[in-house]
Amino acid sequence: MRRATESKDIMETTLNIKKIREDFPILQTLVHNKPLVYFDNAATTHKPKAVIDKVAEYYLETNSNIHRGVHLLSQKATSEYEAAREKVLKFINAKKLSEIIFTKGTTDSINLVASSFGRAFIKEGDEILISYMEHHSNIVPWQILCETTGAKLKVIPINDDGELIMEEYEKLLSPRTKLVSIVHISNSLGTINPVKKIAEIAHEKDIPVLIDGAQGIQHSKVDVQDLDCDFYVFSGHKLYGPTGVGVLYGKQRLLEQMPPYQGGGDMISKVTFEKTKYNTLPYKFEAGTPNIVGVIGLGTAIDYMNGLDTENLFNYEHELSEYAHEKFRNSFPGLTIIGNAKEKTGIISFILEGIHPHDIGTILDFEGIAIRTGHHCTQPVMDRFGVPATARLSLGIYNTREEIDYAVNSIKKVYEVFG
Ligand code: 7TS
Repeated sequence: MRRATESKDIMETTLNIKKIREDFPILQTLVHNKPLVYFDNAATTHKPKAVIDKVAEYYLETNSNIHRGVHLLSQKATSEYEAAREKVLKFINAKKLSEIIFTKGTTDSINLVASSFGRAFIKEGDEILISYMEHHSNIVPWQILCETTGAKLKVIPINDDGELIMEEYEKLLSPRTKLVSIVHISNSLGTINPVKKIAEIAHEKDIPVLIDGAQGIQHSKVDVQDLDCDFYVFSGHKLYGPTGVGVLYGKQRLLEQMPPYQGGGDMISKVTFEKTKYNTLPYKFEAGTPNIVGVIGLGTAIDYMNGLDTENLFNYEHELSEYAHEKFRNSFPGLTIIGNAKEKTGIISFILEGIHPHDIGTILDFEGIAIRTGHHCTQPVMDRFGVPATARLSLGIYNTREEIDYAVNSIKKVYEVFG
C-alpha cells in the first residue's frame, strides 16, 4: 500500500482528477457563495454529465414502455434496458443475465430477499445472522421476517476499532443459521469486511450469504464469482448513477426456488383466474413497469466507471482517506475518529469533544462543505460506541487533497465559534 504523502503524485500522473471533476457539472455549483465541496458520497454520489445526458436523451428520443411493444420506440427502450443488464453482469462478473434483477435500490433488494427467501426457507426457530455494523436496511427487513416467522436475529459483535470479531462470527454459526447477511463496507465506520472469507466460512456449513454492497460497489472492484456470495445488492445512486434503481444479484439456483416478491405485469407467463404461471428469471422478480430510465442511466454510469482507471482510482481514494485521517488526527486534540479498522475506506466519522455534530455540519455548510451528521441509519453502531451521532465525511472519485485541507481549516472555525 502506498503512503498517503504520495497520493498527490498518483493524482497528477496516472489519474486526471481535474478532468474527472469536469465530468460532474454540479461541482461548479456555489453553496452560500462558496464552491461546493461534496463529502456526502456515502449518502449519494453526484452524476457525471454522460448519465444526465442519457436520462434527458431517453425522455427526448426514446420514452416508451419496455417488453412486448411492437413499435420501434418500445423496442429501442427494451434493448437499452436489457443492454444495461448485460453491463451490470460484466461489471460484477456474474455468470448469467437471469441472475441480475433490477430493483429500486439496496433497501428494496434486501426486502425482496427477506420476503421471498424468507417465505421459501425460514421457519420458526431458524436464525439469521447479521452484524453490529449493519445499516438499518439490513436489520429491519430481517426483524420483520423474524416477527412473522418466529425466527431469531443473531448479531456478530465488533471490536473497538469497528472490526467484526471473526471468532464470534464462527461461534454464532449454528445448524439453525439459514442466512448470513453482512455489509461489505460500513457506511458509518468505513470498515471493509472480509466478505470473501465470511462466505467461505458460511459455505462450509451450507449457509448462503447476502452481501450489502451499497458502499462496496462504490469503493471496490466487485467480482461476485470470486466472492462466491449468494446475493449481492447495491444502489445505482451510490455508483454515480440515478436514484430509484438498484440491483439484486442472486445465484440462479436460489432465485429459482424463491417465490415472487410482488405480483403484476411482466412477472407472469400466463394468467387465469384459477392459477398464474410465473415468468422465468429475472422477470419473475420485476413486477410492473420498472424504473426504465434509471436502469438505462445506471448502464451509462457503469460505462463511465469502465472508462476510468478504477483500480488506481480506488487506490487514490484510499490514500486520500489516509491523508484525511492523518490531518484530522493531528489537527484537533478533542477529535475522536469512530471506526479505525485496519481495512478501511474513505469514510471518516468523528466527534469533537463538547460540540454537537449538527453544529459542525451547519458551520461547514456555510463554508460550502456538504458532510452528513447523525446516526447514518446505523443506530446500533452509535450505541456500540456510546455516541448519539457523528459528523461524517465520505469521499468520492472527485475529491481532492485541497478539499480535505479546506475542510480541516473550516473545522478550525467550528472550534473558534464554540471555543
Ligand atoms: N446499506 C448501506 C451500507 C448503506 O450505506 C445504505 C445507504 C443502504 C444500505 C441503503 O441504501 P438505499 O440506496 O437503499 O437507501 N446509506 C446511506 C448513508 O450512509 N447516508 O444516507 C444513506
